[in-house]
Amino acid sequence: MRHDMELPTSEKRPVRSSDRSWEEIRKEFPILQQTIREHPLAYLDNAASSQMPQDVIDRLVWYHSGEHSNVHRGVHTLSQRATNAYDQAREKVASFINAPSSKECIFTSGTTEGINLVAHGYGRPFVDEGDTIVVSALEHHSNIVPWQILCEEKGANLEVIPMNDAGELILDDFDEMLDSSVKLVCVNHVSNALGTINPIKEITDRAHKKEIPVLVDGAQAVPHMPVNVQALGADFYVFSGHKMCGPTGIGVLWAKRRWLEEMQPFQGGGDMILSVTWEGTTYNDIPFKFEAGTPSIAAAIGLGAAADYLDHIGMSRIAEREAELLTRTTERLKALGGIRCFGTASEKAGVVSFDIDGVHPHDIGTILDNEGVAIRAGHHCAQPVMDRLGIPATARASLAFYNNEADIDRLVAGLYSVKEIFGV
Ligand code: 7TS
Repeated sequence: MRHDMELPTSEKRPVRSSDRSWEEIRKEFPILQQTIREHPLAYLDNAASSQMPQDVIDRLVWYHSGEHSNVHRGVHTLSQRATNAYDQAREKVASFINAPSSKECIFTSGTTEGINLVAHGYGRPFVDEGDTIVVSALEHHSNIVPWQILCEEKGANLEVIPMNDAGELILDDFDEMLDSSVKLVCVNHVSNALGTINPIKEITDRAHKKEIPVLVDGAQAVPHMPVNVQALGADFYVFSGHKMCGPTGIGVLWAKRRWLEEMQPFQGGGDMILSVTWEGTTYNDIPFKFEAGTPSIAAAIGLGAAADYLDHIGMSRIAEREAELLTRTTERLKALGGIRCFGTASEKAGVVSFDIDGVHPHDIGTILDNEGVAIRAGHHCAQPVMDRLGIPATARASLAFYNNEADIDRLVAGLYSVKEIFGV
């Protein structure tokens, strides 16, 4: 491969139609073309991690074979290439979520690090003893534990917006909850355990009336629907690359400039400083103030390519396709009988959480894997959701646009085997 030539990335590929068929799109994912235990792979664990299309893989290979160097510090050609590609990736993710400025997009290692960054950077200066952080009953542990740690350190309180049996947040008492002690509301856009799509605009409107900022965990939303952080009215919005067809080890924290400027750095080190003397340190401007040390350059560039890829297909088209697949999955599971589905919110993304009376969800997962069907079984890092529903775990099939009707048929056939084996 020659590296003194132009990039062979998506920009340079022959123009593909953005309305190419879903079967054509599926073929762009090499990992989906394999067999597992002699069955074609039906990958239905997209909420844990999605798969990468060839475009993103090619972009990573190209970076590693033609551009790799450190960013923001070298005058030589490779460093400039790496820096340009890294900076462009930031522009791409900013435009993907309609951020007003790419400077407000901080590269993190993922959603978890983004939330921890806010818990430190915002929590240290703005949260005091007796203050309150509000979270929702639907949160992933990543949006619970950092707040528990902060509250313990500060002597602050954690309050929880409750949910109903369908997995919808109950907002009846939300205004009363938002008293003057509340310093932040933290809520996911889409629940990973149940698929509920939360009414973020309503939550931000009501919190902003009391001048309370809102952090939105968008890990399960950004890969599945158009996200416009400005229209949602979020103050902080976090997501992960590996759930949106990008690599692991990369994610984004978007926050309003005002907060980023007032927040304290999360980590100290190279790149986040303007000058360092024994008397003290002057921090760099945003976004660099929050990106200490050598970042995950390749992964960030891969994430930029993933944003391009999804954007080219169109997030509205993706959302429509996944809604079709969700309806089909839900109907087929109901028709099978003996399956109890959890999460029946009126607004739902492509997550189907269920159990079968008398069968442990892990056994469901193992039997399905024997048939080449990948799902997740467990508490999905959302133990409070499981506690609320009075169950220890669920089996969960989570969809992506590259799934097809055959994947759903295979899931249903696998569940039929489970029922036969257990005689239920
Ligand atoms: N928030 C939500 C809503 C999530 O679904 C996840 C991961 C995270 C935060 C953490 O993301 P990370 O990239 O920092 O790990 N959810 C899942 C899941 O549902 N199954 O495996 C990981």
